Amino acid sequence: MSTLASLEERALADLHDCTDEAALRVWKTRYLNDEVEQAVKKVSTLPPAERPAYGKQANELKKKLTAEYESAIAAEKERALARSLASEALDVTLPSRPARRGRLHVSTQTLRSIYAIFADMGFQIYRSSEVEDDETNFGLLNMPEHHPARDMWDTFYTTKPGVLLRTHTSPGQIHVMRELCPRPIRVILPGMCYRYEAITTRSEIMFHQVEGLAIGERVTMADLKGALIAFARRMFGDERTVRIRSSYFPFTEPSIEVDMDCIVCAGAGCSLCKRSGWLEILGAGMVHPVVLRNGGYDPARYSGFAFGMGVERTVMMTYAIDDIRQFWANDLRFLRQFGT
Ligand code: FA5
Repeated sequence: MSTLASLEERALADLHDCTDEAALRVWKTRYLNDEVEQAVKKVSTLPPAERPAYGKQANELKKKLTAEYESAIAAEKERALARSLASEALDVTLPSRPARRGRLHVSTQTLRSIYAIFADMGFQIYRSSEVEDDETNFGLLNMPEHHPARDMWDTFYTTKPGVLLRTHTSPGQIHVMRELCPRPIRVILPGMCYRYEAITTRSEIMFHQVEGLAIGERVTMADLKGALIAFARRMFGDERTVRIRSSYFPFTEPSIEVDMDCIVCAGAGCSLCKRSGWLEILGAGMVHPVVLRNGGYDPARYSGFAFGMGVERTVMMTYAIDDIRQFWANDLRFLRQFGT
């Protein structure tokens, strides 16, 4: 018993002398974890008659010293906080470093303008996958295997047979028709396309297209023309005129290519339009009967138009950008020029 009393006296005196947290932790290891533990264990070595009284006192000592330690460490933490507040006072008037704000990529901004214009004409957005199968990218669009028109699209094939990266947004036509048939359709299908092409100032291996598709019982070429002229005027200015040339796509018949008078020279001829006075904006046409049938629509009853435009080329025309490689080069000097 007297050992316990002297242990208590020593422990409390030492605790009192601790001046910081490190010293308190050393105290804890020495007394609570070691000496007090030993003292508690000693009960088993005593004669049975002495055990209850000794055990009770040892446990009380342990409890008391633990409580003393906890209050000493809490008090020390309070003191440390007060010291740091006094010595490291925050200067809240110091100006912060300016946060660097990101912005939307110019292609995304343009895509959003295109969505808004077609939304006003009643077109909904339909998303379809960038990884396609050969059948939907080509076969169902009226290009069976070995059809020479497939050469118009240089293709990234994957190691899985029949799986490729879509070369255009047109396979989305099949998905949307099969999903909505026999209802009328008025959608745009935006997204990234991939082509295994040499990269030049006008051609990239990845670029956005926006496809348009309208299907109904009396959809005509006049509807296509009206939609495209309305689009060109909202996108590029009220005074724009549009020229239609005949063309060829396996999935449209007749097929056309659409030019717009040059936004820089208004037709007079300049370097942007290569002195022709016209800029090509998209390919289009009336949906081929085979494609309508592959989508589930009876070509004797339904007709439709489709178009596909390249977004980056549209941006290039809008801002007279002369090199498409700027779009994915991550050069902030280029990207910062667009939008706020
Ligand atoms: C097509 O891809 C057709 N699917 C378009 C279409 C849709 C026609 C519906 C009829 C009906 P084309 O290969 O011409 O067509 O590409 C369309 C547009 O994508 C081009 O006018 C151009 O703006 C853009 N484009 C094509 N290849 C590239 C490229 N390598 N880099 C950047 N833009 C490209």
